[in-house]
Amino acid sequence: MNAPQSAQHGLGRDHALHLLRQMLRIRRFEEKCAEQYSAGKIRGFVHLYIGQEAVAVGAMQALQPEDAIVATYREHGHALVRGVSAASIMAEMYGKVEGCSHGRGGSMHLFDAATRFYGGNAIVGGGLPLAVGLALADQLQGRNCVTACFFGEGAVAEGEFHESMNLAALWHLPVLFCCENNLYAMGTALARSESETDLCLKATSFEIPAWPVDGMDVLAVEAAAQHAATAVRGGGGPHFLEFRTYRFRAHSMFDPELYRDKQEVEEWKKRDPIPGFSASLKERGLLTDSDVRQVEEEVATEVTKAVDFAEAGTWEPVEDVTRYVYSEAAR
Ligand SMILES: Cc1ncc(C[n+]2csc(CCOP(=O)(O)OP(=O)(O)O)c2C)c(N)n1
Ligand SMILES: [Mg+2]
Repeated sequence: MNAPQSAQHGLGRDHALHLLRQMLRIRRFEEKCAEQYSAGKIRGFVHLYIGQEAVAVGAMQALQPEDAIVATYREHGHALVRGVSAASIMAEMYGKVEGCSHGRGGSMHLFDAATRFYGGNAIVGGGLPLAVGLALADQLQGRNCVTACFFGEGAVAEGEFHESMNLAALWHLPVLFCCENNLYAMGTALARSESETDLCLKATSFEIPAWPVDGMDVLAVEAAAQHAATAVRGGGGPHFLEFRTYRFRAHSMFDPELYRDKQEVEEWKKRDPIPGFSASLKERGLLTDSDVRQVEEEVATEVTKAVDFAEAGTWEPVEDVTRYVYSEAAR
């Protein structure tokens, strides 16, 4: 199947600003997370999404409030764009009760039932069967919803990937598989773990329509996601998008990055989805420098408030440590 063309010509100022704002929210939020991590305020594992923002932002434009989302441990951006507040995400990163998972999950386990954001999953490939189950539930209960499942290319090495693709196709389930191919699974390049590196071919082998998309171009991502989500929503069964992207930072906060050249990282940074998009909008007369400054200021305020909220948050009392672990005794 051919990749749908991006709808550049019909792009209005408000929507352009919205896309830019969402990408900047993720970028600035995560830069602050890195800072707070170094300051010892955030602990445990933290995986930054910096460089990949165009994928979550573009793809999420195709989803409706009733749709479901499943993501990985690199999910701060997906949660933010979906509408989970920056404050409740930051509080979760701190481990405070006011966090979206009540401080029990941390960075890798953001969760928000109200927006149908079903995590945050630390297990590579673990979100895929969950997404298939959510879509099956929607289908059986007659709800016309899409489940968007975001996962890294490392997940295709897992049995769960193949089982999930098979069942989704066999049962014609409304799943939009969003594979974020950033070329590495921790330190393992795709070609070192896969005999077949064409990920779309893997999807089409299950009879699932699939195409590759430039994941550094938010408009291309949005156009592809709209096209695929419309097909899924219209009863077309599962669809698969391979977003070709790159993470600019280390895998997690503990990674010395010995597996890739600095030169390669620098080359990809030339395609940074944020300054490139912002420059093209200015060139086309859709935005001015002062618009961009204003968005930056609004985003900075939101991030500062999120940190203040997390700082002011409370720790769960130690007496509650077994809560949600064992069933409560009948009183
Ligand atoms: C089942 C399982 N195996 C191994 C790991 C260790 N692990 C954590 S992240 C990761 C790499 C996953 O890479 P990818 O799916 O490409 O996602 P990315 O980190 O690039 O976003 C691995 C192997 C894990 N969390 N779960
Ligand atoms: Mg990867």
